Amino acid sequence: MSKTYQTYTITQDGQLMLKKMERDQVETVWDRLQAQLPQCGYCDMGLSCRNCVMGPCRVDPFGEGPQQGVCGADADIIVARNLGRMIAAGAAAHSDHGRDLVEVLAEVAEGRAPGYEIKDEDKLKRVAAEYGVEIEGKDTMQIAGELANGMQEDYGTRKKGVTLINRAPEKRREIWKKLGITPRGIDRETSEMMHRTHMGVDNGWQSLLLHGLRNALSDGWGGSMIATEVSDILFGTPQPTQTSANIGVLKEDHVNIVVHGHNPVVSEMILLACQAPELIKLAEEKGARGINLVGLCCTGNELLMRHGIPMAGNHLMTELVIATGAADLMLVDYQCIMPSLGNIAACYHTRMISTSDKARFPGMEHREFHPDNAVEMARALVQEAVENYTHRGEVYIPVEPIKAMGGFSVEAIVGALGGTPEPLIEAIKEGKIRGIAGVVGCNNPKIKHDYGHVTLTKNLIANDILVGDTGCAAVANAKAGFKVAESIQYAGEGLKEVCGALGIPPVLHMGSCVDNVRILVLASALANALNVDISDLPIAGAAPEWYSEKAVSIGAYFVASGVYTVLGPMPPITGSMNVVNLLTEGLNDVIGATFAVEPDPEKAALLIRRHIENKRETLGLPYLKV
Ligand code: SF4
Ligand code: MSK
Repeated sequence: MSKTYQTYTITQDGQLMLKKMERDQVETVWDRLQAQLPQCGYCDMGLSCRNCVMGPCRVDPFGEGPQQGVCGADADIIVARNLGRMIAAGAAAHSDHGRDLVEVLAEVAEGRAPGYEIKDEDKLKRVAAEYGVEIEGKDTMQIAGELANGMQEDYGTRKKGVTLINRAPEKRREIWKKLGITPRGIDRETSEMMHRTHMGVDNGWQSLLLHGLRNALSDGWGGSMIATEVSDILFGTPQPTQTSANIGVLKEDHVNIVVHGHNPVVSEMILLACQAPELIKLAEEKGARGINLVGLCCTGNELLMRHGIPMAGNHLMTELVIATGAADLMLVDYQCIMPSLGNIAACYHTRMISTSDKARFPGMEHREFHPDNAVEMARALVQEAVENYTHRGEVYIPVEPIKAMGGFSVEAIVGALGGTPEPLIEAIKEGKIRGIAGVVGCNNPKIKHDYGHVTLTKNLIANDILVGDTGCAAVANAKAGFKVAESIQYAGEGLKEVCGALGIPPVLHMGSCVDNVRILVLASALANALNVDISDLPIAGAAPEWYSEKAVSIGAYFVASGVYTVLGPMPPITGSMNVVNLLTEGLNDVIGATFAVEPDPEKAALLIRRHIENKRETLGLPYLKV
């Protein structure tokens, strides 16, 4: 029976590839979701616990069965503990990614990472100064070494606060201090969360949630921020660049190499190897016209931001890319890499190779990348991709790519504004731009693929709200055509005027998942310029299709930083109305921002517009009744 792919994805390439995969009899993430239905209602509500082996336990939401686990934990405790552990896992993932970059920075400083270099020396010095590194009279490598040291200290337990929280407005830092949620060490907060949620430790649902915010802040102003800053230092701070997106970026007559995952440490070296003349010559000898490097998910976003490397797709497109038969090699590092990929590749000719010492996958070969072997490893892998070109079977690339612009780091945005955020602030004050929204996060097969991102974004820009996007949301919006200068046609009159004058699209690609911190940095710059807190600004965040624990951490650090954040899928918290009420209402009094949950992106847009107009009114700016 033919499936209704229109209900799975709004994208043309997605629908056509799903049709092909059905013909090929290859299962996808959507099929596996169907096979799981109905999913466990207890888990869905956050009411099951397996934190110890007196359990597993569950609490009956209808009040008829048990109301406590074996240890006596009730619904509030179990829900808060589970949410806390989700935040810890997400914060750990981002922060460990950041740590890997710091280690490369340290090895570059010691001359033990051939192939890597300091690309943005100015940024190195600026960030080093924030860490208190004395710059005068020191050479670049010495500064890099001392900065890496300072950042490694941020991971530990010896500080009272992670360094980069100093970028937050003073009023925000005061709130954190008063609540006792200033993030101390990056690893410390995650470790403490695991401790608190062990049986018999923290059984206050409020104190657990507050520590959840601190744990998330250690990610946003710690691990993720370090990941972004060190990536800029090592690989260059992004500047506006032209690119393209969707499955059509694969080229039938080229060797196609797909990089998937998150860490640019691997993908940057692959990019260099793809440019090696002897490997291009080898590709030509094999009958190809060249080597075509494309990205998936966030490592793709990292390459797109810095080099304009085209983007084949986001999270839910990762299986579908293999079914084109055109991917000669897929290299993965970590995070968001479905364990199904190796099995799917076995149906086609794609070589699948994992590269991180901490991430293995069934059906993939494993070749470990380290800073000291990265150059040779990258060349060897690109050569293998070239050799695999001749093993192709049927190739199906059903669409043409869509043009897009990327590279909007905060530095690039301020650059486009003429070197100061002032024109943006003026446009907001005048009401030409009503406010700014960060549309971020993943895909989730429970939501029609890309529908949430695209519908929400379209609605926001039509109402003069400037959108900065990252991660899989950014790919969805690129494919929808929102990232070319001409896309101002979708914007309201005021936003159209401002973007038209600056030559920028109304939707700014700000990078990968860890690059959500660029939104925090931009918000801080605006708040400092207006001498207000982040929570006073007409800004909001949204994750219309999120799925991952990392997204929970991102949402929590947005809210803890004062950004009202609307989630599409409901987190597993509905088993405790206390937890739901605190996160969606009570936090406003404590931290000046809350979560909202709204799966319908049209309604989510309304919530965001209403919030932005309320903030405008409070700031004494012209506002609309929404
Ligand atoms: Fe059950 Fe308590 Fe153990 Fe959780 S910690 S599994 S609720 S006994
Ligand atoms: S890749 S965390 S699915 S945004 Fe960063 Fe996309 Fe979400 Fe992964």
